[in-house]
Amino acid sequence: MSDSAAIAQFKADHLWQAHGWQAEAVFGVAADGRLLAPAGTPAERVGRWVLPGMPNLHSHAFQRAMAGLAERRGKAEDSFWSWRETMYAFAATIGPDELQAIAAQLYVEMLKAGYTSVCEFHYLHHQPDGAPYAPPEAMSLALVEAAREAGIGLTLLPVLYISGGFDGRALSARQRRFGHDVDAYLRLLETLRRQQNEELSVGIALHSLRAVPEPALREVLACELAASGPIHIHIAEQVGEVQDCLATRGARPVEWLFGHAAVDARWCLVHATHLTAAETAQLARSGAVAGLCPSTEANLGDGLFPLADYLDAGGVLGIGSDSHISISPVEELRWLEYGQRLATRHRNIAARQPGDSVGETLWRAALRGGAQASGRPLGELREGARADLIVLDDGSPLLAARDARSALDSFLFAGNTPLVRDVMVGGRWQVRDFRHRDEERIAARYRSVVGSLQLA
Ligand code: NGQ
Ligand code: ZN
Repeated sequence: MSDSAAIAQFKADHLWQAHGWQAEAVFGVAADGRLLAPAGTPAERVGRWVLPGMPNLHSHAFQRAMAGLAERRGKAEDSFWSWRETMYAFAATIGPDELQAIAAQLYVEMLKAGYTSVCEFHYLHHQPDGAPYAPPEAMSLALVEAAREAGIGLTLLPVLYISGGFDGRALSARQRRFGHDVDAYLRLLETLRRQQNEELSVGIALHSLRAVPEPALREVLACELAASGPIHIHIAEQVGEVQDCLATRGARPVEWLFGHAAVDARWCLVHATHLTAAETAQLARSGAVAGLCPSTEANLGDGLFPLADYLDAGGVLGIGSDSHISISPVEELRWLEYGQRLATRHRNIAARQPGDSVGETLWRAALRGGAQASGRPLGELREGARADLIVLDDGSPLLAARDARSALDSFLFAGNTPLVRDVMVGGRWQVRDFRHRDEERIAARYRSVVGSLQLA
C-alpha cells in the first residue's frame, strides 16, 4: 500500500522517460519511497540530466574481492573452467562477516556507478564443508544486511544447486556448500520471503541445467512458492556446456529449457550466449529477459550474444556485472555494442532503425529488462515506481554542448570517469556529489576483511 503523502518534490531540466527526454519535469516522492504525480508545492532542482537508475540483474557479490586474481596464465591453457577453479578456492574463504563486508563495498561502488538495485544470484549458502550455518540463512542475511547498509534495492535469488554436472554426478568437495535438496531449498525460500519489504524482493534461481536435474526442476517450479516472483537461470554460456547438454539431454540448453518449463516474462536467462536462430527467436517471443553480462562474458571468454537478431525479434534484455571484474552500467552497455561492432565490422548495431541512438536504445532496453528481471517497480520514473534515479554531472566537459539528442550517447560512449554525480534510491540520496553517505566506514571494513583472507 503506497503512502501517498509527498515528503519531497523535485524537478529536473531533462528527465529520461520511456519515450525519451521530458523537459522541465517535476515529481514527488512519498514516505514509502515511491514516486508521486507532481503536486502544487515547491520543488527542489536536482540537475540537468536525470535518469532512472539501472537495475543490475546479475551479481555474485563475493566474487568482487577476487577481481584481478585470475588474470595470470596457469599451467594449461586458461578457460572459463580454470577460472572457476580459482573462484571455488576463493569462495572457500568467505563466511557471513566476509560476505557482508565485501557486498556492502560492492554495493556502494554499484551505486556510485549508476546501479540502484541488484539481483543477487546467491549460492554460497553453507559452511565450506557443507554443514548449514546457524541459522541456515546466515549468508543470505549477510547480503540483505549489506544492501541495507549501502542503501541499494535488492532482489535476492537463493540458488538451487544439486548436481555437479549434466550427468547428475554428486557435488565436488568445493561445491558442497552450494547444495540443497528441494525441501531444504524451499524452507530457505519460505524463510527469506517473510523478510520482503519495499527494498527487498525474493525470487528463485536455478544455478544451471548442469546443477539442477530435471525432477528437481519440475518439483520446484510446481510448488506454491514458485507461483510468483522472478526465476533466473544461467544458461548456454560456454560451448562445452552446450555440447554436454546435447550429449546427455539430446537438446541444446535453451531448446531443452523451453521444452521442459513454461518460460515466460518471469524468467531471466542469464548469458544465453550460444543460441541458434530458432532459439534466439523463441527466447525473444517468450518475453523472458536475456541477462547479458558483457564485461564478465569478455573476461571469461564466453562468446558473443546474437544481439541484432534478438532485437529484431523484439527480445527483452538487461545487464548484470556478474563476477564484478568491472562495475559500471556504462561499460556493460558499451561492450555489448562494441563486441558486435568488432565481430561484424559495422557500427551502430543496437540501433535498428535509421535515426535511432545506440545509447538511448541500450539504456532504455536495459532499464526495462532489468526491472522485469528484478520483479520490482523499477526502471521508469512514473507514479507508483520506486524513486530510484541518477543525476549526471552537468559540470563535466563531456556534457558541454550536448543536447537531448546527444547527452545519453556521450554518457555511454565517452566517459571513463563516472559521470554519475548524485544517486537516489527509494527517495533517499545515497550518493551526493560523487560521495556515498557511508563510504569511508564501509571501505575501511572491506580493507580489513579482505586483508585478512587466507587465500589458497
Ligand atoms: C557462477 N559464473 O556461478 O559464479 C558462474 C560460474 C558455473 C558465471 N557463469 C560457475 N559467470 O557456471 O559453474
Ligand atoms: Zn553468474
